Amino acid sequence: MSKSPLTLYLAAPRGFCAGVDRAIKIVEMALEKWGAPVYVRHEIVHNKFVVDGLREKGAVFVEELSECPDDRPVIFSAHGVPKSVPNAAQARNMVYVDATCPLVSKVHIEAQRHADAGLQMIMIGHEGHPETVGTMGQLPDGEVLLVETPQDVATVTVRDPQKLAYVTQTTLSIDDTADIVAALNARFPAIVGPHKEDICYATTNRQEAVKAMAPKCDAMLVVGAPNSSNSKRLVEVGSRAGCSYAQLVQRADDIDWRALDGIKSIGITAGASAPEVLINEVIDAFKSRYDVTEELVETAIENVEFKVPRVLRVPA
Ligand code: 0CN
Ligand code: SF4
Repeated sequence: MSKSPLTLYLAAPRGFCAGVDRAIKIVEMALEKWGAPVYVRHEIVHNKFVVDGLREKGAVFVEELSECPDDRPVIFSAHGVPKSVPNAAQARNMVYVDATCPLVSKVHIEAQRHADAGLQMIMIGHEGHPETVGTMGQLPDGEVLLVETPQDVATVTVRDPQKLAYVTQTTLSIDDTADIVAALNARFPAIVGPHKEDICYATTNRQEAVKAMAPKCDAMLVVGAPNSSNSKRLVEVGSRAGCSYAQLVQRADDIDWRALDGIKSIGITAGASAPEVLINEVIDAFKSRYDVTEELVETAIENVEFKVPRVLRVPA
């Protein structure tokens, strides 16, 4: 039977960002330098395939520092950690490497700087997400107020409306965040915002590419994990930009072929923590069922790279 024709739109940029690339390299280099086991607090990035691969090489993933022995190195995930975590590692004389993305660390510094200037902090983020927990944990418990929606802005109780600043999670929806920032500015005209956007370049670029691609597609798949904030945002952006079927898939096995019955075009992208092999696996699954014509939807070119910490650049 001949295959039906299918236009496969591929978003660019998609997949790994510089912070994810660096975090994974940090674990690999730590394993080379110190041998196994190396402990990693939280999934280094939110992707099961990446985590399983590193586990095979000798990484041990835990949720809390208390689960690590004193005498093995520990790495903190790309999402960042509350200040109490490196403090506890230091108190135990542990060797630790912080794989927090430099763009998350930048937000941590911002929060501290505002607090030092006497401003009360508001964080725009998702409750319980490790990055939000880490950023809020740069200041003492209860010091940072969390808002998730414009409704939260309407009800939040602040100490002094004249002395306020906000920071955001790096992986939020650009459009939803703009609405929350507008609500903050309307209710608290004196509030101080970031010098430059806290939402990172990778989140911004992936959402932009999806906006350009979604209206062309009968369906759209985002390769990424269910706990990956930036990947989930790409699904929402795709739906809102006019693609009636937008789904998250971890890999080709997750594709619901019946739901895709009759499509003439598919859009594919991937969250910042999804490796290219999984994207290729999904593309190949389409190629085996359809007569595929590939088209790139490229809205930006990325050339960001982050260095690994110095301790890993010198031999043991
Ligand atoms: O999927 P990730 O590991 O994390 P979130 O999107 O859930 O924050 O991607 C890397 C992003 C960071 C930090
Ligand atoms: Fe850093 Fe952005 Fe990547 Fe998160 S998504 S690791 S903030 S570059």
